[in-house]
Amino acid sequence: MYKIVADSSSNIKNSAVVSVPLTVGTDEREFVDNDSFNVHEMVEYLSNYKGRSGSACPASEDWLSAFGDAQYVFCIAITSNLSGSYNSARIAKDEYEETYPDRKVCVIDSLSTAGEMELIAKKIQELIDEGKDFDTICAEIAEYQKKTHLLFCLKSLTNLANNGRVSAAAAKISSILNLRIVGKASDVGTLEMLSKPRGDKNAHIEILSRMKEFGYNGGKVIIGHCLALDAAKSLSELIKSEFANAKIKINECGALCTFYAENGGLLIGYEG
Ligand code: X90
Repeated sequence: MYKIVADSSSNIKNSAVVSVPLTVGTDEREFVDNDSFNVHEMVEYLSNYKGRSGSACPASEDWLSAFGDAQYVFCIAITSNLSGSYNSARIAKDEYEETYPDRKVCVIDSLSTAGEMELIAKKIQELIDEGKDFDTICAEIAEYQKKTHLLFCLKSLTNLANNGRVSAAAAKISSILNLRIVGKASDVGTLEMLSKPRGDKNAHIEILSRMKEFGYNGGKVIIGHCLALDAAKSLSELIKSEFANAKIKINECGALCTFYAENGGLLIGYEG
């Protein structure tokens, strides 16, 4: 009766959530962000490719086919300020509800991506398990979103800048040796830069301190990493050194997040 769908920027690998792929590609090759995606192959290919590379969001048909024949659909999209995914999902919703007047779709603009989307998906599942009805869940999710956040820690902003998602000036800073760009998903779902710590250790200290500043107090954390499992693990240890009972999950990023967060990138979704 209920179905949860999310676009692949969520990095969710859980059979209870249907993932709708974005794609990453060049003029010559396309990587679909699905189960058969191989991160090493894409990173290797892109590092040797000299031309332009970019991404594309799901079409409304892709969302529609993910809805299947569910009566109630919860649909989670990457921030509408950086991608057309949310807009495609809205079109799919209108078509679905028009074709099947007894069915309903709740489209959620995550104003974020990665782990923050997964937190939303987990919350929806909890509310479904508690037996809440569709409209109540939609309303409670809107409330829940007020207390979920996303921090990012990136070594390079090149692909973001080349695709118009951050300024060239911001990207330039990231080319300075060993600097990390720590920032957050802003209230309107854009990248907001916070600071430029040097090296992983300082970056992790900065991340934990920002998490606390934005209300973190031992709740759920989902760390997405782009070929940076060790960094994700040290950050997780640091968080646990202050919040022993923190519920921390580490995820490998899929194609979309790996393309934009790039090698060494961390995306930290957490509850405030
Ligand atoms: O529609 C498309 O082609 C997708 C475009 C997505 C562009 C941005 C993806 C960002 C991925 C980078 C750092 C965290 C961003 C914070 C979000 C507000 C991850």
